[in-house]
Amino acid sequence: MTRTILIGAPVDSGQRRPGCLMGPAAYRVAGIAGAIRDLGHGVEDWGDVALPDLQEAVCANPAVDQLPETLGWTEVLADRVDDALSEGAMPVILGGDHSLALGSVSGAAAHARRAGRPLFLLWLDAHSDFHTPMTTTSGNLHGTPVAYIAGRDGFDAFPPFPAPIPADRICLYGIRSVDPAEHAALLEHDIAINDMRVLDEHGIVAPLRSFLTKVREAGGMLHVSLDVDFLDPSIAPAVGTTVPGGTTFREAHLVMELLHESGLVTSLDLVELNPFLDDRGRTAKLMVDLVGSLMGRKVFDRPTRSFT
Ligand code: NNH
Ligand code: MN
Ligand code: MN
Ligand code: MN
Repeated sequence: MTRTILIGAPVDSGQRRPGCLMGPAAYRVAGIAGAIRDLGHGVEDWGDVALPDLQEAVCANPAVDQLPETLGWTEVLADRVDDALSEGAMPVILGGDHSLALGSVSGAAAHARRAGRPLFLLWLDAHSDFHTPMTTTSGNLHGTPVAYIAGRDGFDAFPPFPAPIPADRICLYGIRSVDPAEHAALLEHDIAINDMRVLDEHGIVAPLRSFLTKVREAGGMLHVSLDVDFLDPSIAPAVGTTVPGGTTFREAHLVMELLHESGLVTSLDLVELNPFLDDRGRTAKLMVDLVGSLMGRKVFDRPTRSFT
């Protein structure tokens, strides 16, 4: 049994299409607490975090949008995620756009540093989110968290990331949209880039297993950041940045089932759900079902062999 803590993060400042702020409410309506509880886990809902008073902030790149808001969310979410981990619980962050990971992963990293454990990051996304505030052309800060987490320069307006995660502990999974500046920067880093081309060729299982083996051997903590657009838009329409060629229903569940079997996940983000774009709640319900698989729901409960 895992003690989970739901943290609502109605973050909408990382991109310009309003709606992600309704995400936490949609997950609750879709029954996320009951889905986790029915699997025998503890669930506490800490409610939604509130945006603190905004501080003035400037960025040399004039394209950057809603920087003070994003800085506010970063600070409050880092604190809340660190608190949840310090209680020995698994925080589940109900987003909110992906800029919330600037804060959630900061909190996980601060906790991991105090605990003396290495933190690993699994980024399930159509996008690499490897821009810095200096390289983004859209100005949408939801495209930047992986760069912040990896310790790239260009985040002067932000608090220094606590213990940046070395590239070889970061795994991008499912990507199929990378901007030129991100592409150039990724070539300079040793990040595992499992784009859809790799997953088509090797299947969804092998690259994930080899990453999970690394996490296990290092005694690591594992933060999983699940962007709705990891899924194919035909099954998950409620996202502002759909990209064709995403993971299928079964592939996504299999990823979650392997994560459960590994027993390694210590914190989870659910991001980019825009309920305003949903079709009778189907994307919200699918995301809740995926969390169910991550928390141990099985079609048939056979004795599981160890994942290695
Ligand atoms: N790379 C693009 C940008 O920075 C798109 C990022 N959009 C996402 N990321 N949804 O997951 O604007
Ligand atoms: Mn605190
Ligand atoms: Mn993303
Ligand atoms: Mn994305």
